[in-house]
Amino acid sequence: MTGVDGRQIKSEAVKSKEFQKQLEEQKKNIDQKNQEISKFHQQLEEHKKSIEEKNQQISKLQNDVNKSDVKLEDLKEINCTSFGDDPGVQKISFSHYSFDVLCDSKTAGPGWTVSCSESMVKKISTGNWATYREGFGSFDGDFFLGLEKIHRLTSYKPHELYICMKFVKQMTYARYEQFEIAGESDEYQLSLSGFSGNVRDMLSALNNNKKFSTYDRDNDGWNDGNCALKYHGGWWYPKFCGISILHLLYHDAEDLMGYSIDWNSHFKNVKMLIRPA
Ligand SMILES: [Ca+2]
Repeated sequence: MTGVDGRQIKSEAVKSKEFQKQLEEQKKNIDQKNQEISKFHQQLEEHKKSIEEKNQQISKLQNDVNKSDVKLEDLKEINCTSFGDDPGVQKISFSHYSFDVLCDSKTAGPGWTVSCSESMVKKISTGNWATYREGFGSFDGDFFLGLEKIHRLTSYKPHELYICMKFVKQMTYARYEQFEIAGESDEYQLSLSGFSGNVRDMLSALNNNKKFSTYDRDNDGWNDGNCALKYHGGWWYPKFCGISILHLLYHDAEDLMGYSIDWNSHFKNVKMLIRPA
């Protein structure tokens, strides 16, 4: 081997070593990059997870907002006190209910809802439980708003009751500071208190806490008969039927001789009004 060949081989060996060293460094770099990429992937996954969580939170907040909207809607209340001196028929709304009522601002001051208006000269038809529950008649004549609607109104917030009775020119009234009708599951039981008026208080003594009765649903305390059948009308009858019976809309004309709108004396017209207390 010549001296030149020896140097060449030595030089190649050095180059090869350097090349190997470079390779190793590059490999090390690649490993490092791979580690960085892996770390980056991990971070990406964490970000994804975080975005997913935020989305879930947004969705939950959106749901809460929607629910709050419903609650705000519930709070919007329109009753007869929302209208002026000559309100007539108006659509009222409260909770999630909305229906037409006849408002009255002339009989006993502003803001009353007429729950019943009747005169003894008219006859509508025989009323069973469902008829009294749903109401009957028309706002331009005799009508009864219906037990269910009166229940919804009076259970939504405290109400007072004003009963106005007319006989020719004589006007009498009975007023109760608190008036509520329970739901159908409690047979529309009557609850009232705080009487004032210029007639004897008939309802507190006899009819308070009594369940409603009709000819097809006997809730009175009379074991041998049905007051609603006997007196031709639904009412909160006590044990011996009592004498304050306003719902006698169903009389045959001949019966009017025997029965009329009765509150210890006989009346020609009766109105029952309710208003938030
Ligand atoms: Ca009975």
